Amino acid sequence: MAGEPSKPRSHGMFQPRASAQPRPLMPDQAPAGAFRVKVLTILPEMFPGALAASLTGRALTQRIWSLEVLDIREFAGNKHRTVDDTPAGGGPGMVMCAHVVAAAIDHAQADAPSDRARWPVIYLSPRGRPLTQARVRELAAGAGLTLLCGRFEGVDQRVLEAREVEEVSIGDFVLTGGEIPAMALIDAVVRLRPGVLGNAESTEEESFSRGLLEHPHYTRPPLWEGRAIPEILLSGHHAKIAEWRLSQAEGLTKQRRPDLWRAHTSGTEGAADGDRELSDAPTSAAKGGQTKDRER
Ligand code: 4FV
Repeated sequence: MAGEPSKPRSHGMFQPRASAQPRPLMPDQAPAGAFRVKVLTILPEMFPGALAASLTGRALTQRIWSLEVLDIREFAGNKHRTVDDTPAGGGPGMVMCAHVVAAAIDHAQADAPSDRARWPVIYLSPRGRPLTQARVRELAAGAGLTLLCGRFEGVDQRVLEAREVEEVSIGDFVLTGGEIPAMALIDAVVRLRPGVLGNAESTEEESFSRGLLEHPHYTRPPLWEGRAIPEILLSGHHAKIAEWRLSQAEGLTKQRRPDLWRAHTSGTEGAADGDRELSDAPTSAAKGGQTKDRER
């Protein structure tokens, strides 16, 4: 059938054979409660990639989250599996076709809850809203998400509107594709899921947890290349240490991120979007996990 995925690609353990029903590349036997991630890409071989390592990798093995990768070419519906075409109005590069991307999104959302607040469809693009820790917390509190990875110049605008796709950017720079931004978003969300990080506290103190950048960190040796650890940190005086760390965090935020400092001081954290996007005030923070082995 046109646009229907023909043959799934497996990660080595599964022998593909013709079947009526299109099958995802990585069958998602996620137990209930697992945070489900679906990725739409023309480069499925890039996944799980770095996400298979360390904390996200262990959480994947422990089925705290699941990853289903769908090859957009499977929805091309033409024997050349072309997914793009020349830009209307001329100009360089190619644009991904609305009908192909729509077929992939519809397939992915077929078994996802229709409530986009619990399972958004996100297109990673430089035109998107800057990703913030507040948005990451909201996403981690949901049931899952579908990520559309662009390639070429981008995606036909009509499918983004027709399928109410949320556009998110990981920064004001241009990459060759949306796959790496998708991995960054997945990493940020999965680490907040219960059971991924070791002791709960670690997400409390970190950057953006209070709308501020993080204070500087030190560890042994007490003297390194003639540079000492600030005395206060060796004082054992926890209140004074917390005070020093807060003043460091405030100073650094003022200096490096006046946008965050403005949001922090005007208490607009969590208020209207405006600046909030650049700050991190939790809207509905999903208090995530812990840090097992010094990795964050
Ligand atoms: C990007 C970003 C990004 C633009 C054209 C993919 C590339 C290509 N995505 N934050 N910055 N995407 O550069 O999210 O299709």
